[in-house]
Amino acid sequence: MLKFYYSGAPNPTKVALFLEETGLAYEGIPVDTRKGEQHKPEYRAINPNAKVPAIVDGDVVVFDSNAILLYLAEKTGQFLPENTPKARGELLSWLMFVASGVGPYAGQAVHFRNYAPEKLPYAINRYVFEAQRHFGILDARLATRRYMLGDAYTIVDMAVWGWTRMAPNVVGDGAWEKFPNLKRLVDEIGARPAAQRAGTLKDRHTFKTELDAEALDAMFPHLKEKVA
Ligand SMILES: N[C@@H](CCC(=O)N[C@@H](CS)C(=O)NCC(=O)O)C(=O)O
Repeated sequence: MLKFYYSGAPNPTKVALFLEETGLAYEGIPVDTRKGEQHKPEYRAINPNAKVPAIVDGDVVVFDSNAILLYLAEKTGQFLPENTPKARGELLSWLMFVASGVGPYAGQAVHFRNYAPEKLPYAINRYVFEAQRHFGILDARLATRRYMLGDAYTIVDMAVWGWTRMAPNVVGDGAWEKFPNLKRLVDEIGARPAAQRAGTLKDRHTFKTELDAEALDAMFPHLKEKVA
């Protein structure tokens, strides 16, 4: 059975959404990143980047959430646009845009707003600005179509949902007034039974919640190593 390495964070949750939407059988394996389980040699052998999510499907190993979405969509033939070069071009562009822009900028905005030991106005402004700019691009796209690729709900919408459902935590209060079309999509996906099941997957396991020294060491190793 497909093994799904997860936590309750945004990137694993988009993969959980796909698994729940399709009903693919899977074994959820919790990786408690606040306990440092992402750094265990047996997990690094699956994902050398030491992050969640990852999947093991027989002899196939896939890490990075959008790569997993694409792999599973191609494996099942579900939640893909029509198979034309034009539609595939759009699919790849938006998937990579979410993977390389929306996710990283949202993550850094949350880090500098909530977790950095110093409140650095320059860093907060830079990352919140960029997260907002990316959200604005999604919002403009969704002003003229129901889903990211048109009339059909695809893995791009699932990828978008992963981080943008936390928009107020990323860019602050008032996020939803700024991005009404994005809110429409996030609300629509969030109301799907599969999204609700994906959101409660984390409750099947007691993940550590304390941000103590062990958690800081595991998640923010740069605190102990000055490289610049
Ligand atoms: N590009 C990766 C990013 C994965 C990632 O940053 N995962 C976070 C949770 S959303 C994580 O594992 N954090 C724990 C850590 O950084 O140690 C993806 O899309 O899967």
